[in-house]
This record gives sequence, C-alpha cells and structure tokens, in this order.
Amino acid sequence: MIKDPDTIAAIATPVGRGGIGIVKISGNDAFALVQAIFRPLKKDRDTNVGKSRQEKGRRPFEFETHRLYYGHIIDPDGGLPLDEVLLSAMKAPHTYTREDVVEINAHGGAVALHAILRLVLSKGARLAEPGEFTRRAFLNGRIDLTQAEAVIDVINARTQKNLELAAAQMTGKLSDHVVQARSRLIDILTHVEAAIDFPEEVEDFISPENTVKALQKDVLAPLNGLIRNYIDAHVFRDGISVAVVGRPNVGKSSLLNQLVEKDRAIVTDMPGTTRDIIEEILNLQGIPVVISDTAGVHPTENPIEKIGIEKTLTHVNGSDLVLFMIEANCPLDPDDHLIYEKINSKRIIMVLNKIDLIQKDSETTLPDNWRFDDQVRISALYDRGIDQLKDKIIKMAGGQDPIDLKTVIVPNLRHKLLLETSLAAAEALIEQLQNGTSSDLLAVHLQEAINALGVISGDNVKVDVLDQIFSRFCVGK
Ligand SMILES: Nc1nc2c(ncn2[C@@H]2O[C@H](COP(=O)(O)OP(=O)(O)OP(=O)(O)O)[C@@H](O)[C@H]2O)c(=O)[nH]1
Ligand SMILES: [Mg+2]
Repeated sequence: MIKDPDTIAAIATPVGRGGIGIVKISGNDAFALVQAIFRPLKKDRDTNVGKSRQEKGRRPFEFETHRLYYGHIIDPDGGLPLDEVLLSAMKAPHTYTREDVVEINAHGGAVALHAILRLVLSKGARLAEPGEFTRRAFLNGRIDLTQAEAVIDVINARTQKNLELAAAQMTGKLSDHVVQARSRLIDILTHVEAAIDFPEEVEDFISPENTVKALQKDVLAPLNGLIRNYIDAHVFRDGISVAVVGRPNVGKSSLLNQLVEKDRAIVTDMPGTTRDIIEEILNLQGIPVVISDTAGVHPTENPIEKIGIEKTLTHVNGSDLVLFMIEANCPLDPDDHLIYEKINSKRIIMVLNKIDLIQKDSETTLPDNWRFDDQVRISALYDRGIDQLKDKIIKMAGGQDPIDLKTVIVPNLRHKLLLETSLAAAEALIEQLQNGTSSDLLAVHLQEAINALGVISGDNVKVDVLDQIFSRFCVGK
C-alpha cells in the first residue's frame, strides 16, 4: 500500500471544556511546522543541543526526541501567544504512528484548541481523517489489524467486560493464535509445492495421514476454538439491542425509567406521550444492552404520532430482542393483536405490566397461537419483577454463563467470518488428502486457508475493508 506523504493533524481530545486538550500532529513535517509556531523557554532556546552560538541565532529551535517542552504557541502573524502549552516531540520510529509525532498539550477550551489546530494546518498539515493515526500505525507495521480494531474497542468500551476483551486483543493474543495456525499451513504448502515442482525427488512428499493429523491439531482445533469463543461470548463485545413495544399507556416509558433508575422518559397517564425513540445503555452483568422506549403503536390520524409509530416499527425490525408489553390487568385489546402481527418474526419476551392492579381472577391470558420466547409479570411502577426481566434478557442474549474474559480470546464478526472461510478450506483439504487428490488441487485450498487467516491480521487486506474499519474511529485517534 502506498504511504501517504501528508503530515496530518487533529484535536485528539473530546470537544468541549476540559483542563487539557491535545492537538496531535504526525508526519515528516511535524517538527518543522511546530518549530514555526512554538516558542520554548529561553533556557531551552539557549541550550539547544549541539549548535554553536552563531548557529543558534540563525537556525530554528531543534527538538530532542521524547522530551517534554514547556512554552507558548505563538501566532506568527501577530506575534502574540495563543496559549501556554506542554509539547512532546517524538521522533520516528518510536512513536504511535512510527512517524515523527508532536503532541501539543494545551488548555482544553474548544476555541483555543481550534486556534492552535488552524495554525498547524496553515503551516502545511492536513486535517486527519477519523482513525488516521491508528491507520498509519497499522500501515507502518507497528500494530496489526486486530490490534488496531482493539484500539477502537477500548475507546468504545461500554462495560468492564467490554474493556477486558478489547485490552486482551490489543496485546495481539488473537493474532498469535492465527499466526501459529497460518505458519502450520504454510509449512504444509511448502511441502506440497515441492511435490508439484519436483515430483521425482519428493515422491512421498508428506504422508497424508500425518498431514491430516497436523491439520486437525494445529489448524482445525484452534480455529474451531476461536469460533466457539465468538459464539459463547461475542455478546459481551457487541451487546444487544432491545426495544420495548406496546400500545399507548401500557407502561413502556415507566419500564425504561425503572431499568435505568432515573426519570429518563416522560411518563403521563395520557396515551401517546412518547413520540420519539429514546435509547439508553444498560450494563447487564457485563453485557452492553441498548434499550429503547418507543411510541405506543395504534391506529391514529395524528400526523406526529404516525411518524413516531412508523419509526417504532422500523426500529423494532432492527432490534435483537423485543419486549412486547401488554397490560396484565385488563383483556387484550385489538391493538395488541395488531402489534403482535407486526413483530412476531422477532425474538420476543412478553412483558405483562401493571400486575399491582390485577383484581382477583382477572389476569389477562395470552392467546394460544401467540409465539414468544419467554414471559414475565412486572409492575414497572412499583419495581416488581424487574430483576426477573433483567435475568431473562441476559439469558436470551446468551450471556448467562460466567466466562473469564481475561483468559478467553473473542474474535469479532469480521475475524469469525474469515476463520470460517479458512476452516472450510482446511476441511476441504482434509477430505482431498483422504481421497488421494493431486498436489495441485491441495495447493489451491491451502492457499485459500492461508489467505483468509492473513486478512485477519491485515495482510493483503483491501482498502475498502480498511476504510470500513477505520471509519468507526473518532478524529484524532
Ligand atoms: N398501577 C400501575 N401503573 C403503571 C404501571 N406502569 C405504568 N403505569 C402508569 O401508566 C401510565 C402510562 O405509563 P407510561 O409509562 O407513560 O406508558 P407508555 O406505554 O410509555 O405510554 P405511551 O408513551 O403513551 O405509549 C402512567 O400513568 C403510569 O404511571 C404499573 O406497573 N402499575
Ligand atoms: Mg411512553
């Protein structure tokens, strides 16, 4: 891949007010362009290393690598100090991007940081794309692609378990396993290719039985193990989305508030209170659960409500799990049936709310022909049955078994699909070895298995895949 010659810059800290804000610069011109706008302490100017007194007068201030400098950012036009800063200058290759990097630790106000960034850009840097610093770290070989992906997972971590998974991946453990399996396949390919090129010399190039055994032990077993881990634990990485749906006034917003333990959504006794989708994130035993309260679904001519209901139904379609809420204290309404028809292809937990209002023997019964995955009786108002509901959500998410995420490597979906491609090729190879297929055909499947594993850590990965991965980053990382 061709290296980008541009020097890039961005604000690396969140926009807003903060004690410190950082402008980060990476590339060949990083030092030169900062020299034009930074005035260090006089002491540093005077002791500028290795320069004669006359040279110091003429030449720009030179940074020592991996040192912190105190000074001011000066607007060269007016000569006025813009901010008092601490600046770290780091020479390639011992940097995040393996390029020259300068980080300006300024005060964290949005205006000050933008003024410094504008100055840096005016001196020739280009504004960094989202994730471009990390993309350079990958392209320059400092980290592999799984580690780059782990960086964004660390930044986006929503629960402690989320973070543990990402941190484990950042150390490169996943790649270690993949590289081992891939090296084994390359060994076998070398033998197979020798047998193709020199059939006389390498008659019995490798015993098919031993190759099958090696493949099963060193390739199939570890790849299957990683895929298994994905199935068992990816929910701790990816989380699930849960939508609360039901007709107006059944208590959906009350449930959201109870789950997040605050008055997040407006609750009134007037049907049609919620018009928009309200999302919150819950941490259910380490699983990030995005829960959404929705507009009550019913036939209406009110144009605002109509939009809310359309949004609800589209949103429900994209959710992993639906909490279909009805009132336990009164018979089903035709609108409940209408909603059921619209959502019955989803995974459903039936939530029978308002159990505190049930009169003797008057509890709603659910129709025999309704299909759902589980049910729970609650009172959103009086906090009854909420823990049971949480347990059921965790169970449906597949996260009920305690998994020690510190020791388990959990691939993401991209990795899992590539592991499956490699596994299928390795299995086809075993079948061919057992049927005595010719070496040329064996080589095709071997190459396929090797390539798929390579793409996991970033070998021969296509630009559009990189674009997709790094677009999840924020600017400045
Ligand atoms: N007694 C009792 N009242 C409840 C319960 N849950 C909700 N309510 C009441 O039911 C009314 C409607 O509650 P909401 O949470 O606003 O209902 P909703 O489903 O969000 O309604 P829309 O936003 O209009 O679709 C309010 O007066 C709540 O206090 C419950 O468990 N028991
Ligand atoms: Mg509501």
